[in-house]
Amino acid sequence: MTPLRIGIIGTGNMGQEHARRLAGVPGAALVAVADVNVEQAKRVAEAAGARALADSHELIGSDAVEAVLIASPSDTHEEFTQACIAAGKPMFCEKPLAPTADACLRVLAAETAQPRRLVQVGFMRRYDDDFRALKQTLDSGQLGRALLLHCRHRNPDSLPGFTSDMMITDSMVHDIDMTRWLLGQEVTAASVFQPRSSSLAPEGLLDPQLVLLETAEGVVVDVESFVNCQYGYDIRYELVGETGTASLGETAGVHVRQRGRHHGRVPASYQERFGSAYQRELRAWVAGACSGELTGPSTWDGYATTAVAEACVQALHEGCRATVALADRPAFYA
Ligand code: ISE
Repeated sequence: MTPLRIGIIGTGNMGQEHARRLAGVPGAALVAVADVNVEQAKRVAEAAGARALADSHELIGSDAVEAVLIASPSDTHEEFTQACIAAGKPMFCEKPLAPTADACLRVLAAETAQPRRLVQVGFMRRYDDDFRALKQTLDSGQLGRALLLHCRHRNPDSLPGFTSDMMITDSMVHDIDMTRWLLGQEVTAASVFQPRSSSLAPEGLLDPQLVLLETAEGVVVDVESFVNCQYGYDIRYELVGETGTASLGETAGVHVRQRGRHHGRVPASYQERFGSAYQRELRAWVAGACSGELTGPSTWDGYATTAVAEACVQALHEGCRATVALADRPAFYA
């Protein structure tokens, strides 16, 4: 089988990480990278044996590129996803699909106007073993119906320029996606509570935040987002059902009990915690792009998640309970 010829747009952290991961994906060949920062693009291209381009549209239009991985800043995603759809090329788009729900709907309109799915969105937790096991446990029916979901999402520290809104749109979007995917229900309302902020968070950052999501069938989900927790990258979930609970993340790897103490490792970063999940999501995307059947997170998932994130940001700013009114889900995404 000839490998799928892939071009990457955006060579910041995520673009570089995906470029390295693609080297380990069977059937994938990175042939081009594009970035407005040409020097950076050249460095990444050289390491991968690919071509560097300054113009992302040239990459999308190139006959040498069959599929595109978009890892540029979120405010460019709509432009590049639309260009890939117009060129009929399958793409992997890092989250968020686009910064606003309206922009996501425009991408959805373009995708559904042609015959098959072309977009996979980068919600990698769906490929994590623990999250998959949590979903299987709930879907097996052994816990009865889900009633509550408790989510903790902690980063050791935030990058310069990280804002209170980005704690929702960049970080908590994963928990919004997990809520929808685990429970198989859409979110209908969101409220945000602000405890006092950590003195170790950058000036002005409302950190931590506590978000309450309500779902269509009455499950209540609390999400703690704390991006300057200092001690590690800590993701913990507990699902409460009618007859039992299921949880993940209490321990990672080996947990040691010795001399009256117990200890284990807290992952240092999301790259460490979700390294295998990132690798699997790319394998799934490449396999789907080759077969013409993308099965990963869709444009609908990207849209619904951004719509909920928008409601959370509104709730944060206005101190209200914001409702989420989604468009009708096209049969295209059944
Ligand atoms: C980051 O962008 C990610 O995607 C990580 O998965 C998330 O945990 C982190 O909070 C985000 O900033």
